[in-house]
Amino acid sequence: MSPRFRSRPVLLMLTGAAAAAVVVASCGRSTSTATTGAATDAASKVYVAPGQYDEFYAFVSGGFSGNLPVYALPSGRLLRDIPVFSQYPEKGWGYSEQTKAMLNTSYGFVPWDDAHHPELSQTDGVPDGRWVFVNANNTPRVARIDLTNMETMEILEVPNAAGNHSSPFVTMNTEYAVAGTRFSVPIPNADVSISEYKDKFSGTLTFIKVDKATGRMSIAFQLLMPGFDYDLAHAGKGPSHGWAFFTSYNSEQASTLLEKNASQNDKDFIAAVNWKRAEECVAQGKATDLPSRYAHNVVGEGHIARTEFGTSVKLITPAQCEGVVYFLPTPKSPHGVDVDPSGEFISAGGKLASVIPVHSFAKMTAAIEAKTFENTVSGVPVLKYDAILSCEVKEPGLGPLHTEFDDKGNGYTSMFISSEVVKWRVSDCTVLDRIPTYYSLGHIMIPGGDSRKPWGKYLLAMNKITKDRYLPTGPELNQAAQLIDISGDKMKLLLDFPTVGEPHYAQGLLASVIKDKQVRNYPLAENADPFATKSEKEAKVVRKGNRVDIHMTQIRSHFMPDNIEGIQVGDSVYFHVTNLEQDWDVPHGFAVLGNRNAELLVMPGQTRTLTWVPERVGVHPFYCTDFCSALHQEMQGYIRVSPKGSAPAIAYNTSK
Ligand code: K7E
Ligand code: CUA
Repeated sequence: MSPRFRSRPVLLMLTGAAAAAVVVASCGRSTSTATTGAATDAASKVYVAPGQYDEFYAFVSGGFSGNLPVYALPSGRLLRDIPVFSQYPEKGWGYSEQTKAMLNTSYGFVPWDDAHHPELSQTDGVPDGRWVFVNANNTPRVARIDLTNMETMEILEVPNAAGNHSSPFVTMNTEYAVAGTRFSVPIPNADVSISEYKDKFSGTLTFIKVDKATGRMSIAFQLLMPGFDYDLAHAGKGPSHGWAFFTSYNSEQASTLLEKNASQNDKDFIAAVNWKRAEECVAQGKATDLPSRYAHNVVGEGHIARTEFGTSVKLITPAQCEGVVYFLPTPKSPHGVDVDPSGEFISAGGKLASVIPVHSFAKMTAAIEAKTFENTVSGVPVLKYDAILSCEVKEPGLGPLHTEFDDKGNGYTSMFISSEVVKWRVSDCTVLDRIPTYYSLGHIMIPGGDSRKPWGKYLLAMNKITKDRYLPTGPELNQAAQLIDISGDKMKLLLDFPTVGEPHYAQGLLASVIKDKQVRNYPLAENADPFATKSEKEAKVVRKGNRVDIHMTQIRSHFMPDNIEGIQVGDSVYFHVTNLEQDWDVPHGFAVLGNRNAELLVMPGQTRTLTWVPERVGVHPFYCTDFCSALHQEMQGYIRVSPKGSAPAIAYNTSK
């Protein structure tokens, strides 16, 4: 353990001092003129007047919420929470018949996950506003969200992986989204003793092809790697386009008490993968087909999600494909790896390291050319640290994790242990400024800060510990984000706000890139759901055996039909609810008494289906859950449930 990491008292001191500052600032009594001035200045910088729009969208991962909240910056207002990997009853996500398939995996229906890294699609290294991808960490998956409707359109499972953490970072033109496995496991997974970790466990780095026109994902190939933990990634750009960089820790290949056993080596590695070389090897038939079952869920015709299962992947190994991967020695159990806007500099955050190393891509390629190798590890050449280093940021603080970049040649690194953001010059690693955060921040985000053209201006620090920052809420305090002004030489704290779930990474996008492309409704005429009911006249109830299909419409402020009889206990009742509205911002909801499912929230022009198996005799009201008009409370109906075998004939009211 390095002496730096041990110096916890520093943390405590910082935290204590920071806490004192907070008390002073928040009770507002001992304000000097200077403090008041600064606060007013900060307030004016984040104040977005009612009715005015913010400058940026921020897609902030929900962490263990499994979803993707969208905030606006600089105000910090929460715009929306996009359901992704977790069932979301408010929107019927993962409950309605049309969306259930999105949560299918080879393990079955998985209603939750841990989402860490949103990543915007890029064209020529610049966020293009088409899609945002996000990873599922636990049951390995990558989701694609469409930025015109902010809905999850696709979820692809990543087979031969366990803990999809270094994901889903995209290449410069979104040729690929990458997905490295955090946990090494036997590949293919099998009944193997954990004591055989060193011999039998491997990692995989997956390259997911993204279709240029549709965004549709498919697994191009997987690279088999030594059994380390592959933690974070970022793709090259500009000169380093064609490469992707993955940090790894546990080069010790420990399988127990990693806290100690994986902290032995002075340096671990960044794996630099030449994916263009990998493409050549695959084209030359050097890959093997590894039988692999994985789910691929896509929203298609009729806004309905369907699952297909993949059956194999192309697997390449470093031995079969010389030149596909090199190791860059990097101190010490590195976490984040980040590529600066020029594409020349690659920095890494060693959780236990006393410096932030900045590697040079030009030096790296020269070292590969000259074979300046330290040795090889599991067949992968290890480049000499000194040969590839551009510079080291000295005494940056404690526990460097993640770096983002501005548009002026500076890097900003989050220091988890010392709870601060440190600003440094990329060209020579000089520390320029530092600012405390509250507390223990993980990722930071600058809009465009991992692209070729950062918008700069703001930095969002995402904090793990919130204690004493807000009114207390029992043992659990939400995580928080802090907005920092980076437009001047000195960073300035502007605002902080609690977040939904645990924010890990985030992506910021200039609002004007997508603001005017937002879908306002779905054209009813184009509704391709087989159970769509496009006018009240078509509304009907149809029994087939013990299945009952209710073709129902909604428009302000009634359902058609709204009185239904002839249902019996144990029937499978499908409410196919079509919202006939064609106006913006007029969803209707649907819920029925005693249903052991969720509500539906139906967008204008859309059809959603709720399944209900009535278990009790009686009259069951249903109603619209979304306050849609002055007569929203009148938007209700009844469904009569009779005993099994004794129901009257199906009957319902019609629009006549
Ligand atoms: Cu650092 Cu999962 Cu990217 Cu959290 S990770 S902080
Ligand atoms: Cu429809 Cu409330």
